[in-house]
Amino acid sequence: MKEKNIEKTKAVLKIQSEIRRILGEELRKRRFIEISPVILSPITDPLNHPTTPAHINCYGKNYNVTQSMIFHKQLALRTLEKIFVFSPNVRIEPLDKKDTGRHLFEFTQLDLEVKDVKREDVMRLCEELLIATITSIKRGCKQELKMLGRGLIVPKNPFKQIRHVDAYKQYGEDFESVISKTYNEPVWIIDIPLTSREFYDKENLEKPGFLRDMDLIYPEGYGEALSGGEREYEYERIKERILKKGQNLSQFKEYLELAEKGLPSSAGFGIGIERLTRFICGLKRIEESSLFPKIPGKACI
Ligand code: ASN
Repeated sequence: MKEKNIEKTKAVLKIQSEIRRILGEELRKRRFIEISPVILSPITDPLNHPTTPAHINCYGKNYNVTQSMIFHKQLALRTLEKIFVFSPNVRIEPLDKKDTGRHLFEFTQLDLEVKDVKREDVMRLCEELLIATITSIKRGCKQELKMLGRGLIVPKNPFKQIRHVDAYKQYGEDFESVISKTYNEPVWIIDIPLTSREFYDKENLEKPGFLRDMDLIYPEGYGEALSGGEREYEYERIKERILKKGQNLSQFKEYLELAEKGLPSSAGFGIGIERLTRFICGLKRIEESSLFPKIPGKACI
């Protein structure tokens, strides 16, 4: 690596390390408990877009490599009230994602979940976390931001909210990237239609067909930051939603057995650490945010 590139990578990694520290500290201040990541499990997030499943045989049983810890987050709340985890996810994305500059097939998300709260509570929490992170990075990483040529604006809360249907109507099918390029502060997309999301996001019973969930879009063209929402937690409704999605109950057997015994109501989200690093550092491509990036379609170490 050339000297200049090494210096740039050092600055990015110092900022990423600070991002992880600040987020962890902010959550601990709010009495969140950090849990360990789950890498292998018979159950994992089916996601709403096609990925090639990654699984391995352990002692004659099939284990999936975690695509997201959503189910374990819900299950963890049977023991704890507020949890977070820096969770490595493996998602073998289709090859057409190789040039987006936003996809890695191994990445880490800060995944959190809170018992008995509403979507709006975790949205407010997310805004506070981002504001605290950006404020603290601006203060503590002046040298690094200068070396990266990044001028950062601390966003003001509450962030703007746009309903999914309105975003679609106003900005068309590609609304996410249009909104991201148009606004200079993060924007929430709320009330995503049921058919566009996984079965575990809770349906709004007052507006059937729409979910009590959200996505956050970064400004300046950096695209999607996170997704989350309230969760389906009632056994019968979970089963109904799996079937509505055309999926098999047997695929989620171990989760359903525990859900039948009772899950708490909850809301949460997961924010990608590499994407957050890319945004804060003003990087062109996501792979610049990692020492060992896993780029779809490329041989990586
Ligand atoms: N972590 C996300 C959530 O909490 C789910 C995902 O990554 N697909 O909703």
